Amino acid sequence: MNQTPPPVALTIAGSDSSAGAGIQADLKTFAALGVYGLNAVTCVVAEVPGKVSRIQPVVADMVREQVQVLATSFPIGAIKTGLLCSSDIVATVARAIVDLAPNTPLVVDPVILATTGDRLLDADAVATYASELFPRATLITPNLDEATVLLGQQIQDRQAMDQAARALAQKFGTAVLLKGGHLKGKEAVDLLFANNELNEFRAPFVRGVATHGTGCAYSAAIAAGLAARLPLVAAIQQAKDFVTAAIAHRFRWPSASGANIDALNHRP
Ligand code: PXL
Repeated sequence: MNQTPPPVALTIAGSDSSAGAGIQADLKTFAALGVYGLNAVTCVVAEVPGKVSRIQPVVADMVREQVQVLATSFPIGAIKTGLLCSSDIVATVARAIVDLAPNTPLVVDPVILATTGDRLLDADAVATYASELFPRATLITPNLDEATVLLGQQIQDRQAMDQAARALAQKFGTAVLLKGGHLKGKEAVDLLFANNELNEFRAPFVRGVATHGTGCAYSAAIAAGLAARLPLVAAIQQAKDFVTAAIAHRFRWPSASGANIDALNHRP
């Protein structure tokens, strides 16, 4: 009691039973960065690292109700969205945010594919993202695969990344953090295009890592920084450092199938 309350951030995302991605990754990230985390669950995913078994969406009206009770009770300093599952839920979340938290910084992680390559989002939901949610975002954080779907063109190298980051910002009217980790060079390079300026964030690329949920932790960490009132570039730098450490200090269990199970360490 009598402590200064911490900043508050809300994640609107799916539940990962193995807790490496989704809501669970987000809440662990918020806690590690000193932010009090709230959540609105959009879908329940039965999965373990390397295998998505089943996805069950939550009724859209129930997603709205979670956001509504939270937004009318807590001083939410930033929101992030993760897996939204269906077009209906994307539209509902966009409307809830516009109605209930119109000025709150919003980080949209456009989760389309799982690390395993499993499609996590309906095809028509991508159009709803573009028309309803991106225009309201402070920042969107696609990886190269998601950017390829959003732009309709391949992004093969660093020069193409520059052009893609600009093109995405222009097409969707928002700041873009294009995550280049999947280019698999010596470094994981991410590009921010915001306010007509390009900024680069670099970290050594770690090979042979089988973690999932890195993107979830990254966007949650950015939201945590924004909730603590860091400027955008500082929030992204803090988030990049956090995710790099979470990968470097990952946990590993041998599994019965012979494949190792890796998990991010959210308290590196
Ligand atoms: O990493 C993408 C992702 C996001 N959200 C949830 C997930 C996954 C990947 O499996 O389960 C809930």
